[in-house]
Amino acid sequence: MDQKLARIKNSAFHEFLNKYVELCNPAKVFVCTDSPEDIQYIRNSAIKNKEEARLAVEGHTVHFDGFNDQARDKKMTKYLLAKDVNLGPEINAMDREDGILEIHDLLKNIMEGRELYVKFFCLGPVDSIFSIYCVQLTDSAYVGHSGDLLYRPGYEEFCKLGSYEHFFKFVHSQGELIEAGLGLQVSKNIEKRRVYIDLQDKIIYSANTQYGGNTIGLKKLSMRLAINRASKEGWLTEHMFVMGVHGPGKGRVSYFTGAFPSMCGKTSTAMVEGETIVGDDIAYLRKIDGKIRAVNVEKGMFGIIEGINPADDILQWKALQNPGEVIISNVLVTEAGEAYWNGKDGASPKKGVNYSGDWFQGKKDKDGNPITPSHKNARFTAALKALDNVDPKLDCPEGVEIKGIIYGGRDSDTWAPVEEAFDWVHGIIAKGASLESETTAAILGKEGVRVFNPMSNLDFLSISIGRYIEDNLNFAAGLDTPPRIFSVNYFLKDKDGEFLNHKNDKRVWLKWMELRVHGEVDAIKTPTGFIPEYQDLKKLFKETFNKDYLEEDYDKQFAARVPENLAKIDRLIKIYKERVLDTPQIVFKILEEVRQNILNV
Ligand code: SPV
Ligand code: MN
Repeated sequence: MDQKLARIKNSAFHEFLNKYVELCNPAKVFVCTDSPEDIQYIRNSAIKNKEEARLAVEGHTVHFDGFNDQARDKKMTKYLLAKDVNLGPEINAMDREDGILEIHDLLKNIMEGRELYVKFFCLGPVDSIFSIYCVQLTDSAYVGHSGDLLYRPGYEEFCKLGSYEHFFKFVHSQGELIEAGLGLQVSKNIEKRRVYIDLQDKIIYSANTQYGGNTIGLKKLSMRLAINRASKEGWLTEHMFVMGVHGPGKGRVSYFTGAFPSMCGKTSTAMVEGETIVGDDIAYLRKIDGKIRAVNVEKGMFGIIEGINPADDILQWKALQNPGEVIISNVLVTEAGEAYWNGKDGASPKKGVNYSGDWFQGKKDKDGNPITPSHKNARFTAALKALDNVDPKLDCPEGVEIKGIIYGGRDSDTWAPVEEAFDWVHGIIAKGASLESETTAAILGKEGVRVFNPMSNLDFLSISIGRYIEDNLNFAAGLDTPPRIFSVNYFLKDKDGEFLNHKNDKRVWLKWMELRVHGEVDAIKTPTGFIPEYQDLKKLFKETFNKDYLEEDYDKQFAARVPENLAKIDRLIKIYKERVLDTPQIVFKILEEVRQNILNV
């Protein structure tokens, strides 16, 4: 260990490591150099520590998170802020000194008798203008193992960095453990679960939790630090996929980013058949030589597994059948050691083991609610290279040039399936900053409750909403031609509650947007933006699916939804007046203009 550490000549790193080794008091410390042996040691430790168990397919393992620890904990995720900093009422925060005292108290001796893993990673491709180096301390080999699948290795980079002090730091402990199904160990003290973000020292603390979104440092934890840094340095950290949309003719690939709230089709768009994927969750965007360029912060996916089946998701399905390194979390494991998830092909097993222990059909929790075989937020972790359609530019240090930006939400009655904004400012305000998404009946007891989620990034904002919108507006300054901005909506319903579009129609919307960014199709100007002409979509449906797209379907899907759009503007103005302290005036101006456009028709 000493030799591995001696190669790193960075006093800030050594101070950080020593401080938290002393506080957390592990029995052993393992420094991972990213050598094949060290990576293998982490994989083996995940099995040995009973954080993962082998499945029937070679290289696949299952991991369980404890009951009620299977999603991000928004309530207990807080920014630790100095007394004079206020990010507004929508952003969860507490006093910095109180927070640090509390979390240090929780972390004291928390790793007693356990091993601490020291892992180095890089956000974005290594050795590029986008790179941010990170160090993760964790007592979970599962967290370390997930990091290896999801991020670029960073040990050798740390050895070269010298006194670089801008790295991000993560301290994580699962806390005390109890046994779940298959003898796997899960966090016990969920009521003491905390995710605290210290923007000043660039440290995120995470305790008494295992779920990846709360623990894997470089995922949603680092995103919060990166948003703050990006704002100071004039670039953007976004909750966006990056994908290549393939145009007509040979070899034309136009790159798009897309922001959607969780469970609204972001991953399925990024991985769609016929196109290529750079990333499915987090992107950094920078202006370089008058163009916007973007990278995927990650190199792997932590995707929702529910509903993946060979008919609709052939590429992900293949990655989940083939031998290879995949961690599958919170699914049912059958007697044959196979993973079963809700919506998988074939009949549901009658029994098995899941995060609730031994499971049988009809099992209920203590409140009488049915326990489904897999959790709704069950996920799989794998390298993007496991997908046949990974884009060759995934690791390009200069990223890819972005031609279009897409914003989408779950909206049953307002936005058209696809629409282009009039220009950058209109797009940022009337598309990005106007994103809302509907909850399902299960959550609030009432379907269709819209939740405001600007750029789908609200959960991760470490700056005020007003400043974030300003940053987005200003980002177009100095560009040769700003990317076009689009909205999409895959969830429009008719009066009987039936979806107006098929799941795969998005493939056509992507092709249409690709033609628009090259000025190769006309569009119809409506009060809210530009929509496609029927003839163009008809042609694209034929080319993409060999399907006849009916004019009556077009008329229903692209109908003017006047009262709904007016009501949306009212809602947004109210939110931006009441719930955001620093809304830029231009937000109200643009929303009022759209209102007038609608009323003037
Ligand atoms: C999301 O919820 O947006 C995810 C999964 O991408 S998590 O890592 O939990 O954030
Ligand atoms: Mn996400």
